[in-house]
Amino acid sequence: MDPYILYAMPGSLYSAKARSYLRKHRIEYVERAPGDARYNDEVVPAIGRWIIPVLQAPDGTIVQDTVDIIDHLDATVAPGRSAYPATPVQRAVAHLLELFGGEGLLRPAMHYRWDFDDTNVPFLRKDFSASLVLGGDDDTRDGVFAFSSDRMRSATAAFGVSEELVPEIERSYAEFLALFDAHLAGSPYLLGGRPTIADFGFMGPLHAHLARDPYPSVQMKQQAQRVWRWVERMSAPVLDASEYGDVSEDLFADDAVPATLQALLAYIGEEYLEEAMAQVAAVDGWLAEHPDVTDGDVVLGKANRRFSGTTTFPWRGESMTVAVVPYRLYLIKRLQDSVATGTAEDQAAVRAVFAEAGLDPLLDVTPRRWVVRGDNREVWGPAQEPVFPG
Ligand SMILES: N[C@@H](CCC(=O)N[C@@H](CS)C(=O)NCC(=O)O)C(=O)O
Repeated sequence: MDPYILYAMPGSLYSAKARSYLRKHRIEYVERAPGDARYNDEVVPAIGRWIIPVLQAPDGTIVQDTVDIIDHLDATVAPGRSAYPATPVQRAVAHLLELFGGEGLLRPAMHYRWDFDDTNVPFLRKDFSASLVLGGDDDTRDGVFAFSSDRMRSATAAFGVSEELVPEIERSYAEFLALFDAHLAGSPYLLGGRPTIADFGFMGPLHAHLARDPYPSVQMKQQAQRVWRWVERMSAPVLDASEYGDVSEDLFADDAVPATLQALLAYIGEEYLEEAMAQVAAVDGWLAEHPDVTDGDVVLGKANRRFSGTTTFPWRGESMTVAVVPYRLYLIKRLQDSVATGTAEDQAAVRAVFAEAGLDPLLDVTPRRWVVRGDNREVWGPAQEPVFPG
């Protein structure tokens, strides 16, 4: 069988999520840079935009979006190795952590990449341009870096990074590192002995930016050695957990959420709930102003439009303004859909864990249309009655 092909970049956030899945599952794959001519010739026309990562399966199927890439691959692995926990509470927690990892940790990731130029830029200039232009002279590469880094740098503000909020963003990230490090004292992965979508979601920002860029990598090593080791482990094609002794690859027994993980959930409740709810409300508001939208329409009219305006919400005693990212509704819907497959008893168990962390509104919030996916794009789901708890 031909190997899978992953179009990706070493320094790209979401690439790390998909790559880690391939490595942990020992799936044979070849990585290609987006600067490879085949990316523009074959992939961009198929998916309608420039975005990475993209998986090309041996049968030629092209899959974009890390959620869909993991689902595509997960269908091929033994159930015991699935990235989705089989039990209701851990499965719901995994969805929540996937959301927080991929979307909530973007803020520190962007800050620590783009606000420390003296330390980071000499590395980033070479690292980015090497994947964007294969071959080429230094001037061409520097020009490509200048263009792509300007785009990314301006996105920093879209994720809430501003001069006034930087001290609090740094305190918040330090708290996160301490909590995750404390949790890793007891197990090699977030939910026990093997990685799940929770770990893959965390891997994007923690690998590509926070463990790999020069400035934050030192900080992570100094402040949270176990988190740094977890990043290393998430890149290994073996368990790579010798410091835990003979650990089994099972998830925590009895669908348990240990106290150190509950503490991390409480942090996410404080750090991220308001933001997530504000995002859903803002997308709902956008839909209210665009009643002409119909089922299956590409969100915001074009696949490469990512933001639908801005929203402001209370954050750690301050007020924060960020871009609205409709994609996040896709992840929240998946959490709710997953919970809905359980029995009444299962759902009550999930609700108890979420409520303890103040996260239960995420189980109920319903915009007038969800974001779903079709043909490798975000599209609008069917119209429904909106619900905004509280
Ligand atoms: N939801 C997507 C996000 C992918 C994404 O944002 N990729 C970034 C690189 S890490 C990108 O290609 N950005 C290009 C752009 O926004 O134009 C996924 O999970 O795959």
